[in-house]
Parts: sequence; C-alpha cells; structure tokens
Amino acid sequence: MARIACFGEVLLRLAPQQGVSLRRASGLDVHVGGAEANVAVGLAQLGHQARVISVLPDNDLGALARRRLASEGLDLAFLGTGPGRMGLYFHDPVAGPRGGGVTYDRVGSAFALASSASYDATAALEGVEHLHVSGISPAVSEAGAEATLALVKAAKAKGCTISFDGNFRSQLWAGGTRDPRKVLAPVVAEADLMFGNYRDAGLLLGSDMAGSSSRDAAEAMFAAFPKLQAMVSTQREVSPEGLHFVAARFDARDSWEEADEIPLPSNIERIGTGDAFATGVLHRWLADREDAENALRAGQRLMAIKQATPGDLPDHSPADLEGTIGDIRR
Ligand code: KDG
Repeated sequence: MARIACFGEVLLRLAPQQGVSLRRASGLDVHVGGAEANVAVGLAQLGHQARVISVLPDNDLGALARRRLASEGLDLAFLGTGPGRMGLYFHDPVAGPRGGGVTYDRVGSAFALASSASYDATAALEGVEHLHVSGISPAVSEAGAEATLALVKAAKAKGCTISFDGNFRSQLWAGGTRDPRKVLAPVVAEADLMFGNYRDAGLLLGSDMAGSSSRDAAEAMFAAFPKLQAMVSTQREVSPEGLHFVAARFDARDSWEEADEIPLPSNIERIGTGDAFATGVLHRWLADREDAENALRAGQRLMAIKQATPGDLPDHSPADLEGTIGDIRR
C-alpha cells in the first residue's frame, strides 16, 4: 500500500436531515468533509497510509474535525492549526437540480489564510509517494492557490506522482477577479493524473470543448500539459424515472478504456461520490498504471457505495471492491 498525502481544506457540513429543506430546518446535523479529506479517508479505509496536509482553527470546531479524521486512522502530523475560522458549508438536501444545494461559509478560514509559509513542505512530503490535490484549494483564496502550487512543485521535485481533481466550484470563483484558467493551469502542469471531463479541459485550455469527443479533449490536454499521463472522468445519467447511472472513462496517452454505466443506489447522497470514484481509481492506479479497466471498476463501485452513505466521508472496506455491482444495496 502506498503512502499518500492529500492537501485541501477540511470543512464542516451543516445540514438538515434528508427530505427537510434548510428553510424549514429545526436542527442541523454536523458532518466532517472536504473533498481531499474525503479521498484521504477513503484511501485509509482501503489500507493506505494517508496523510492530510491542511490547517484548522485552534478551537472546538477544529478539534471536532480533527477527532473525526483521527478516528479513521489518518496521519494528521501535518494537520496544523493557524489563525482564522473553521470553514463551513450548509447543505440543503431538497434544493437544486442535482440533489442538493450548497451554500459556502468559508471566507477567512484557517485554510484560506494559510500560504506556503504555513506548511513545512519538505517535512510534510517526507516518505510520501503520491500527492492528491484538487481545484478547490486554489479557488478558496490567493494564499490557497500559492500553497497548492508550492506543494505540488515540491512533490514533483522529490519524485512523487500527483493527482489533481478538477472539482470546479463556480461559487468559489464567482465575483472574484482571478482567472481560474491562469490559477489552475500551473497546478495541472505538475499532475500525472487528472480527474476531469471535457468541461474541465475547456476551462483549462480556454476553448469550448462542448462539441468535442472525450478523446479529443484528453488529447488536447496531453498536448498542453506534457507531464499529464491520464485523464479520468465519469458520466452521470438520470433516467426519466429518476434512476441514477454512471459510466466512466480512462484516457491514457496511447490508449483509453471505457466502463459501461452501472446503476447507483436510489438513496441519494451525491456529495462525496466524485471523491469516492477518485479513491477507487487511485487505489488501483497506484498499484498498476496499466490496469485502467480495474481502476474504473473500483471507482464506480466506491461511488455507488458512497451514494448510499450519508455525510461527506466514505464508509467502505477492501472487501467492497470485490463482487458485482448488484451486491451494493445499502
Ligand atoms: O466533493 C465533496 C466536497 O464537495 C465536500 O466535502 C465539500 O470540499 C467540499 C467543497 O469544497 O465543496
């Protein structure tokens, strides 16, 4: 199993129970999340040594998040504390066309205020083979962007492989003056593996890829980013009856693999499903770069399990990677 570091903001999610809107909520459940922390937890549940590199506020909310992540057996030696508040978001389970509305409340968070000076990259990357980051951290703040870039450059310089999940969050860029393309491209330039589809490619290449095939989008990315070895994406469909399906695709430089769509459980918790997919793919990819078929299958399975798991964090075990999709019936 690999030693993997995940860098990103750890958040608290405040949300009413399923079926209750925020407007009518009389109580809010607290969940610990954050895209990269979700991946770290998922990898730890598969037996990897997963380290979270981040900053929390030195208060009870930070302690709550730390305690929850510690319960998953993560390496938290580089989960520091710093000035600033806890990043929060509110989730409305009944709002929005995609199964829930998200309202961020994270400006001025300890993570958002932390620049590269807040991290000892050399120590944090000691013994690390792979670094996972996403497009959320650069979107959060200028300091977050600077810290992300410094860390991926340090990781690359010491020979780590790097994965980048596009995770485009339009709300985080809205109203700002920073150009996501200019901010994200230098980070992607260091990545070996990217989770993203033609929309992410269009954003990074500054061109409308809507009419392009997945292969064309991947090839355009490979041309623009010489270190990039693979692009991995999912394609969700919702049938007129409301049933969810997901297909997946792995584009390497010289080959590609498609996984047929699988049904997802109807107990819908979409948040964290992309992270669960990334977890499954990374788990297999780190063991065998050539086995795209099994990487996609693992990603789809963990995604299906996550969709039936409340909260942001996953809840799977190595045994969940085996068997058929029909076995997933939580
Ligand atoms: O991918 C899941 C994340 O979106 C969730 O845990 C919260 O990190 C989060 C974010 O920034 O949206």
